Amino acid sequence: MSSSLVTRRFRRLLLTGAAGGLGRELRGRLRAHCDVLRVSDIAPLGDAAAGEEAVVADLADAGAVFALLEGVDAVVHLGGVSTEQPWEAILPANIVGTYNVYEAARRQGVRRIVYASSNHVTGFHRQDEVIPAGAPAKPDGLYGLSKAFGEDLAQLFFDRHGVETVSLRIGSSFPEPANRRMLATWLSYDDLERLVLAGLTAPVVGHSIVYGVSANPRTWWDNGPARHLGYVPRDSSERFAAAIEAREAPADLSDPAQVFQGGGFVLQGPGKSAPGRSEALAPERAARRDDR
Ligand code: NAI
Ligand code: 15L
Repeated sequence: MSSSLVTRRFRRLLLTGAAGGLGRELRGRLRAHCDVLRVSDIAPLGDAAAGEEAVVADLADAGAVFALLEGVDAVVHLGGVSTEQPWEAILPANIVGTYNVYEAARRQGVRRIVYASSNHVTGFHRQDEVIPAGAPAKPDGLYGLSKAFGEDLAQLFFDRHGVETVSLRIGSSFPEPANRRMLATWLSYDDLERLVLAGLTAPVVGHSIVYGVSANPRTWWDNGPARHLGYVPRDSSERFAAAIEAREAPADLSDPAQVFQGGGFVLQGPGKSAPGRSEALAPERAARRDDR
């Protein structure tokens, strides 16, 4: 996406998780929108380019995170564990780390955060449902649960302290969709950039939740309730569909990973206790389980 015509709106932006897959993608793209891009990660960041400040920091270190947010106008918070992992890994990075970012934002007077949440907050919704932006959490593991915590934290810090957040329930953001599931969940890098910029610049967001997804005709997510953000995706997974369908078998509805939106994540996590195969087949039984 060409950003040459976009006016610089920020003096200093902070990008956490800048050494990760999406961080590396956004690092170059966000520079055009600010005088200074502060990039941070626990992993090496390489040399700071012109217009950059590079700070290696552990999100679990409250003092380091407080310093990281000094002089910052807005934060794009991508840093943390990005897959299903043991609790011992998720707790410091995603729970303590995200709390540290919000508490530092409050104390440093930062007014806007774009938070990389995940579709795994709602991974136990079924693939035969279309759910709205902001649909109730049904996390598919500890990772999804940690992202649900981040969304609730964002809500609390808006209600109590006025720190605005756009929580992006990102689908699958990769160069191209890799499988049938990603025909529904894919978010192109250009649309990711559009979405992050919408989250940073929409005039009033409070705490808004939006799915990070391209204009895929097969999507399971309705971003209508988040249209105030002004995010209009321009890419679609459909041009990859024929190739994927030619190499992949049709959906096996006895496989929970092909019934629930979280895909393979529903088979991971604590005790690896997955929904029974027959339960995956029977929506009414799943619904009864929701009632409990
Ligand atoms: P990634 O795993 O490539 O990047 C995450 C970065 O966070 C890594 O560079 C890692 O070193 C850093 N990090 C981890 N623990 C940290 C700590 N304690 N302190 C400081 N930095 C730490 O993940 P990716 O794909 O770039 O995703 C970025 C964000 O977007 C993540 O929060 C992920 O959960 C979220 N997301 C990504 C999706 C995707 O399709 N790529 C889908 C849904 C959500
Ligand atoms: C995520 O939350 C992960 O960070 C990413 O690596 C993908 O697995 C993505 O979800 C997905 O659901 O495809």
